[in-house]
Amino acid sequence: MAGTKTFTMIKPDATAAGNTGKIIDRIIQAGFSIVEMKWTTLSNDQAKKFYEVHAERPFYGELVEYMTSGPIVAAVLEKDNAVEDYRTLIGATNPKEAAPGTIRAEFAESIAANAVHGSDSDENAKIEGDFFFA
Ligand code: 3AN
Repeated sequence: MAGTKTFTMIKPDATAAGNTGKIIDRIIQAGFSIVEMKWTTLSNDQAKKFYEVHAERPFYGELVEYMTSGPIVAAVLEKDNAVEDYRTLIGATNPKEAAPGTIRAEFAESIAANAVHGSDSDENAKIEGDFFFA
């Protein structure tokens, strides 16, 4: 059975552009409830650890630098089928490929600065939520 929780971050491009409130509104309108939420700025060590699975990817350095460049909002969200439904709500990683009406289609600047993070599995939702809220 699919889990009921997912984890999200509103990323530095979106907080800097003043889109935090609009994105939170979209999340609530889509039927998610907010279980935990925190406005914070990632340290270099935190960003490296959070994105450890991407350590070998060519964009890892750029990703860590970007994710520490300004404040983020971390949150645990609740809804039936949370992980899949949230991935649908945010759209594809590359905003050029994100379906119309998705959060990334509307707010993302680029594949790196793509406005929001959403967990890709129930297992990672738990790991990522605990990273910020354990
Ligand atoms: P998603 O966030 O959609 O699950 P992942 O897990 O493939 O995507 O990538 C994690 C993050 O790494 C993305 N949100 C994006 O910020 C960054 N990223 C992914 N692919 C690239 C790329 N080709 N160039 C730069 N940054 C990337």
